[in-house]
Amino acid sequence: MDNHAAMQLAIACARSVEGRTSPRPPVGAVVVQDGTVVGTGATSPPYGPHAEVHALNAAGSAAYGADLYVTLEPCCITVHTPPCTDAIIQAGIRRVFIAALDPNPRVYQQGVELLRQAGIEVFIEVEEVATDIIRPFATLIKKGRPYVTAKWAMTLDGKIATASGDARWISGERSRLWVHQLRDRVDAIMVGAHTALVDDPQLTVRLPVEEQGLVRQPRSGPIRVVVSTNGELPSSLRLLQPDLASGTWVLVGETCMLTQQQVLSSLGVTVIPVPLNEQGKVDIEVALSTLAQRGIMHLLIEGGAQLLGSAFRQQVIDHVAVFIAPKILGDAAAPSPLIGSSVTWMQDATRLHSIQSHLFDEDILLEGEFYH
Ligand code: AOF
Ligand code: ZN
Repeated sequence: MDNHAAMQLAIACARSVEGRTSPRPPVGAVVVQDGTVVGTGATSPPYGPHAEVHALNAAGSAAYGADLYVTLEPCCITVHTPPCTDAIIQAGIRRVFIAALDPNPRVYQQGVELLRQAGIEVFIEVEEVATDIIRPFATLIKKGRPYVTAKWAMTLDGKIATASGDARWISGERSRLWVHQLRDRVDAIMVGAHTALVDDPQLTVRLPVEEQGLVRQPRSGPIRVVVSTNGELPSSLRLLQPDLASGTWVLVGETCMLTQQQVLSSLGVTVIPVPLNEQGKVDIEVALSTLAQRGIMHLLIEGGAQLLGSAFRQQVIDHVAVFIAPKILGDAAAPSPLIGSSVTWMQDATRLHSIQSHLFDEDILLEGEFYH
C-alpha cells in the first residue's frame, strides 16, 4: 500500500464516524508496516479512545518501526483520554503522515513538535478532504457554534414549493438519497415551525443499505430541532410522535407560556427556552450557541425561508447545498428558499466560494462555502 492509498484509507475511517463523535473531531488512523496495513482506527464516541489508539492497539507489536497515517494532527493533551503523542512514541512508530493540523489552539503544531522531539519523522501533507471533514470541529472550537449547512431544493425559477405549499417532490429520487447521506453525517437537523407544520417532516435518515456508499458506525440518528417562538405545535406532528419525540428538541422563545412548554415536554421532547431577538423571534445566534453547548457540532438547516433568512442575515450559514430541478412554476406567490435581505446592486450579492457541482439524474447539486 502506497502513501496515497494509506491516507485515503485513513480518510475513509474518519468518514465512517462523521456525525458520531461530536463534540470531538472525526479522525481516521492507519498503521502500515512494510507496505501492509496492520491496524486501522477511528475516533470513538465521547469519551472512548482516539483514532490513533485504536489503530495502534489493532497493530500491537507490529506498530514498532511502522508508519502511521492520520487525518488530523495527533493530540498532545489530556482532556478525556491520554495524549495520542505518548501512545505513538511508546509504540515505536517511525514516521507519521498527517493530512490536517488540529485547529484546537492547545494542540495546533504542538502535537507535531512533540513527535519530532521524540525523533519521529513527521510529514504534513494537507489534504482538502481532511480539512473538510474537520470543518464542523474547527467552527465549534473557533466560533463556539455549530458548523451550519443550509440545504434546499428549488425549481429553475427559484421556488421551493407551489403557492399552496406542495413541495413533494421538487428534486428526484437520487437527489433525495444524497440528502439522507448528508443527514447521516450531521449531528442535528433544524427546521422552522412553519416548515414543521406545512411539510410535517420526520427528519430521519432513511438509507437503503446498498445506498450508504460507505460503512458507517451505527447510531440513533441526528437530533431533530424545531424552532418555534410560541411553542404552538400540534401534537399530531410526526416529529412529536413517541418514536421520534425523545430525539426532538424544540427551541421556544423565553416568552413561551409555561403551560405550552409543559404540553411539549409531556410528549417526550426536550424544550429549550431561548432569548428573543429584536423582531421578537428566537434569536438564532443564541440558539446556535445553546446547541453547541449541548454538543451539536454540525447542524443542517432544511428550511424554511424565514429561518434560513435569519440565519443568512446573522452570517451563520457556512455551507450551502442546493438542488436545482429542471422544473418551472412561474408563480409569484410560490415561496423562495430564503427571504428577508435586500441588495440594490448585483456586485453586493453574497457569494459562495469553493463551488462544487454534481449532476444527479436531472438535478444539479450546487455546493459551496460562504466567506466569513
Ligand atoms: C486525536 N485523535 O481521534 C481526536 C482528536 O479528549 P477529547 O476527546 O475531548 O479530545 C481532546 C482534543 O483532541 C480535541 O479537542 C481535539 O483537539 C483532539 N481530537 N485528536 O489525536 C482523535 N478526536
Ligand atoms: Zn488524541
